[in-house]
Amino acid sequence: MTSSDQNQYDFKGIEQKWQNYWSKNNTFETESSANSHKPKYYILDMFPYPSGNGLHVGHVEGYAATDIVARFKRMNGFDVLHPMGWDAFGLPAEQYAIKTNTDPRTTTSKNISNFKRQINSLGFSTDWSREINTTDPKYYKWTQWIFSKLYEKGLAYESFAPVNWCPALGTVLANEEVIDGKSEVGGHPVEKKPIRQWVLKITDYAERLLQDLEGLDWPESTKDMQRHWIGKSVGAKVSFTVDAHSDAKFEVFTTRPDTLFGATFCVLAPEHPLLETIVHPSRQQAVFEYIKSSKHKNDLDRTTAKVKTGIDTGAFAINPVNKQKIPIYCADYVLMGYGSGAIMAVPAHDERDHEFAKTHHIKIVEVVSGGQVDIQKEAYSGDGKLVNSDFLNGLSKNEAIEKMCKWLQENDVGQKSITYRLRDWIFSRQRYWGEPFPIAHDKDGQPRLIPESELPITLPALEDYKPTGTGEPPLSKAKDWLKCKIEGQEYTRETNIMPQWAGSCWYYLRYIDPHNDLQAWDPEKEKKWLPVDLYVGGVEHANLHLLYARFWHKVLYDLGYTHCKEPFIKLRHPGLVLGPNGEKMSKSKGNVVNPDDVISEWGTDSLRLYEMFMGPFDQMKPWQISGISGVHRFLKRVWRLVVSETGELATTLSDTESPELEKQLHKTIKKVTEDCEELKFNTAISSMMEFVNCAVKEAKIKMESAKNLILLLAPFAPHMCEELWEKLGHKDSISFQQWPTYDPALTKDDLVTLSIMVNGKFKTTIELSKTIDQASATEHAKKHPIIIRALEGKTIKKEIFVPGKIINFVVK
Ligand code: ANZ
Repeated sequence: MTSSDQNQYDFKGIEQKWQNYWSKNNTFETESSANSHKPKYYILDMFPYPSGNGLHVGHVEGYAATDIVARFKRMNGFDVLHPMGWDAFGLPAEQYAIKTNTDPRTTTSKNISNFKRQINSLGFSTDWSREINTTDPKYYKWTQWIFSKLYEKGLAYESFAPVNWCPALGTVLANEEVIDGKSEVGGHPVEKKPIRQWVLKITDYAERLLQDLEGLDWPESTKDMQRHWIGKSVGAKVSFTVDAHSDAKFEVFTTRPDTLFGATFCVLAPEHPLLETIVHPSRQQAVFEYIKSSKHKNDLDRTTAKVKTGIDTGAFAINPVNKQKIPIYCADYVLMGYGSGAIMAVPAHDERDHEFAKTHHIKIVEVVSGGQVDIQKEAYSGDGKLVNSDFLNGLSKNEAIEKMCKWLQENDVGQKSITYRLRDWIFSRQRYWGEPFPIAHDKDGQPRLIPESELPITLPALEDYKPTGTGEPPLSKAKDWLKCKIEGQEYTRETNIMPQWAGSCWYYLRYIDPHNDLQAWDPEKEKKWLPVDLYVGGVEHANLHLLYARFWHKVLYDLGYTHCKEPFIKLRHPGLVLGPNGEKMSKSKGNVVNPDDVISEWGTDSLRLYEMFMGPFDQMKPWQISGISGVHRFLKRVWRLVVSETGELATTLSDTESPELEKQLHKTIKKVTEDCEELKFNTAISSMMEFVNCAVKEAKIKMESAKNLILLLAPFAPHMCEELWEKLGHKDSISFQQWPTYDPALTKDDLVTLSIMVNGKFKTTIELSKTIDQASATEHAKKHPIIIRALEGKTIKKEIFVPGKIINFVVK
């Protein structure tokens, strides 16, 4: 290398040098940096599934963001925990292993090495001393231990009910893993099949999982997804007797007890156990045939079918409020798994019941007036005054609901009731690559826990670990492993394995004490580090990992193993990085961008900066490689501000600078500081760019200001900033230097008064910065209440901006 090369921005050499330095000095080991008097900040990424494809630029988006925050927080005096690990059990690894005829352990460890190499090449400030791997027996020992705790608490049980069976994957899936009747992984058809399963009683926690969302700093849309998935419905249970069967009764769940006088028939789901007893002998054959035909349909098809099928059972129910005899139908738009699997049907006010009543010529009786519709032609579900309803007449919907619930209670035929859409979590899989259960069965098939002292139950190596296709798990082939003795008795081990979600339900707890062989984590450490202060990862986990982990956490809280009710206080999702063609990146479309290629051409600092500059962190954005040259040029300009062509400190560095540049610096410090807190990295970067433009133009910058710029940029482009910091004569790493502060007085803009007009007509004035650009000025103007009103219902055709004077919206 020639000396002039050394004076250039040689990103390859610089990045290698500092990655070696950080690794050699364990710079980011939490303990070594920790002075316990510092406040803590726990920053967590959703740990990756180490696939064979390696990291792609989508991963980098989230990881770069957390790394910036981690570095920012360290410089702000926090004791930062920023670990990384591998969510390595699961279907893809197993499928790949089967395809290539290799042990999943081998492929997994190869993939992990590749991921780790890539992550390190990105200069992330990870504390590798805390690396964890869910497939390591030392880790899953504690996953099994937590399962034992769930079992002891009565939250894990065996079920023989029909479950989502996916023949192509050879395993059962949880409800959350079935999307529109297909498997979430691979999109294969899923059917109902009764297979013995382990199920976790997440429904016991439904109300708390719902309530505690309130205090979380999560995107509202994600909270809504969980709320919807938990699906709380407030209503009533009403008991109906069956005419001519004095002891036969069934319960319905309704959200509209006010409409009971309009219930003109009842419907039982085809799986309802009472059907067999009550069906009229003349209708038996037809009803059984109907039941058989509905077995082939999944819940989605049943509830979304345009034509609601069903059949008259020939039996009648007695409506408890008016003693009327109403027909009982069997129809598959009623699901067995919701409410009580039976409904009272009110065709006047429920669309599904209306459709059904029309097809089957059943009476339609209006009980809520107020809809501007012909009730015989369509249902009305809105509010109104009760009619045809005896003691409810004249009341509003809500008053009538209250009064009816009271009446039901007093007459002992029903009560207020709450139903949740959330189902218990099917927790076993008939595959190989997962955690064995700490469970064994005795000769009679009764399950029991394997004592804690025998954990971990390690996954045995198997020659043939392909799914058997019958639902019998592959571990049933591990003959020697199957047999075990507990307290002198013979037992057979459980052959199902846990789902991929098990390991990720608690990994954030293991990071705080990853090498502890005596307990899952030390309670003192838990008190220090939990909850996670910032959690970053994909929105696709809203109803899966993020719900499951909250559930386990609450159980652990109830058992006294954690001191906080929620694991993740603040959650953010990175926006999807699309391919250059604006489509989702996928191997089949050939539009996946590999960070390795970008790093070798432009350097890691440029890649990090570019990904954060592409657009708002949480929004979808396409990858446009042309944009990277811009940020690369910016880095070179910063380099030249400090290092001259000949390698000395640049002559731009001086004792003085213009008051304008000083003001600009203070504004930049303020902006970058606030933006880092809020993950608004794109605007933080543009404010630094603006500052550098000014500094270059002025050709003089105070040494102190240059130092501050490098400190601000360090979390974003850490390698180059370490190098420049060293060039400025500092011996220590920049990673723990004090974050710059600003003088608020110097951040104030000179203001001017702008007139806002709509179609040339004066509306109001606002005060804005003298130097504000058009986009920001019009954005401010549009938020003014007078302008909001003036623009309502209009389309803006043109925006005219005369700096310091006028904004005019031309509208139609
Ligand atoms: C009578 C009624 C009248 C209803 C009316 C609605 C409107 P959500 O809000 O989703 O909880 N239902 C109850 N159990 C069902 C099942 N197993 N399968 C299909 N439908 C079922 O829906 C609750 C409403 O869905 C209940 O209130 C019931 O119909 C129906 F004007 O009862 B309703």
